[in-house]
Amino acid sequence: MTNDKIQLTGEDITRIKADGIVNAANNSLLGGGGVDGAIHRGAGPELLAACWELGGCPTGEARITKGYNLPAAWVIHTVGPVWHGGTQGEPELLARCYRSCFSLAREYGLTTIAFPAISTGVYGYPKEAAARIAIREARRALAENKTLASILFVCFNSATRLAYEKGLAEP
Ligand code: AR6
Repeated sequence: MTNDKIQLTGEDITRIKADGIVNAANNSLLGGGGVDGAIHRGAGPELLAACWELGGCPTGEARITKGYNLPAAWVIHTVGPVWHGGTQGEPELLARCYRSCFSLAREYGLTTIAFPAISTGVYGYPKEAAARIAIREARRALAENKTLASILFVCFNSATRLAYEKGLAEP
């Protein structure tokens, strides 16, 4: 499977000029720390107001808002699983996050989308296992949706970058 349309970057996701960026949010969708905090700061208060309207989001699902003050036109908010050792359906829930995001990307006609490493920060999901799921779902989405021109994975630290490089080297 080709990796041509999958790229890695170390850039802050709030500075990326993709059609859409993905937020690793929590069930309330009302902001938090990590990438969620950075996205809310970058987008400004209109994002929080839009998120209030959404009324939360179950784990594994996704919701979309505008990007407001961000360079990205859209923000797709998804809620990854908290890692409990892998026995509570975490891999399936994480895969569902990526599929939910790609489904919204398709619905809204996004051609470029940037993802943080969902669940691998505060939520504790092991980085290599998470990267493998992200890459598998990205390859699947690229095969199914020809409108999708590029998928950017944001590797905010070196351990994350190594995990994605390893995953991309696998078939
Ligand atoms: N740009 C790109 N990636 C980033 C940025 C950034 N500006 N900041 C952090 N990361 P986390 P989670 C990376 O903890 O594990 C929030 O409080 C970070 O290095 O943001 O899904 C939510 O409200 C890591 O690789 O998300 C939830 O309560 C990745 O983003 C909870 O955290 C995800 O780390 C969600 O936890």
